[in-house]
Amino acid sequence: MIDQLRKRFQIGEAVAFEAGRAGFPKGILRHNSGASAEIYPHGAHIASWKNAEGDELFYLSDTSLFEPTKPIRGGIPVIFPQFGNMGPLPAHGFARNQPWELIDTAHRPSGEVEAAFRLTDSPGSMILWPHRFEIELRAILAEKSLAVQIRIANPAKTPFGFQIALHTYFGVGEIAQTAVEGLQGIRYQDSLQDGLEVLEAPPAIRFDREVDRIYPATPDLLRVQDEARKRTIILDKVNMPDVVVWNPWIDKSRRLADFGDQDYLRMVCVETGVIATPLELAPGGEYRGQTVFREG
Ligand code: TA6
Repeated sequence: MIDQLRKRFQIGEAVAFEAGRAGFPKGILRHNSGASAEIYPHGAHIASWKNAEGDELFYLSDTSLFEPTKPIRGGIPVIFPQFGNMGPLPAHGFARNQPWELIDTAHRPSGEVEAAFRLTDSPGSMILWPHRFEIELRAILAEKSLAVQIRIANPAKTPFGFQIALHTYFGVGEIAQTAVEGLQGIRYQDSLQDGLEVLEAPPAIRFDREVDRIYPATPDLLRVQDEARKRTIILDKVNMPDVVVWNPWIDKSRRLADFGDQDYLRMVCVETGVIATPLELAPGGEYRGQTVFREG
């Protein structure tokens, strides 16, 4: 598999392939600034994003499973066609557990390094979700940013409703010195109180307990303030109106087999997509959205 990937898609040192965790094939994107990203065709899962100084900006669990039908814990799980348990499918749908096809790699004259993956319906997916579909993810690595673009198409003659989310796990120095900015004044659904609607009053979200909230119709610019490491990550999104903020805290961390008991101290999820209300895609229709992650 890795030889095939190299033959068709390697681009010098900019786009390389090697065996990752548990021998899973992974693509490595290297920008000439020193920035890098790692993407597994399994789930089109971006598992690492490092800046030019080699600092890891995402969280990835040391105990993540790397098994054919399981999601990777950390980085950016691609959530499609269902978010959480907001429908009849297994939690968070099936796209993150499937092998996606690498369809393109590029090293642009301006320096960006790209990889694009595609997932389409299969006999297995049709059993779970009786719709033909096509979803593509394109990762674009630049010196100080990582753009993740999503395209979803409906090739069938009937519409389907879907949710899509980039369930991004950010690494932080210390959760008690972490803040999420940009959501003040939004009425969120508290998933820990059966979706009770609550007004987000403070200027920033801070963490001293489990947080699991859906913020609908949010501003496109958000910030994760990692005060312990004096780092700011900016999220700049297009056509991804909703945001989920999640930290499992102590009890849930203990219940997650692929997540360290103390890992809640060094991560926060800020997830972007179409989540609060599924979007209907007409026959022949197309959805496009993106989130650009950049260091502030
Ligand atoms: O991010 C929100 C959430 O739905 C949480 O409720 C929690 O379940 C998390 O996703 C992780 O879900 P997973 O299925 O990956 O364990």
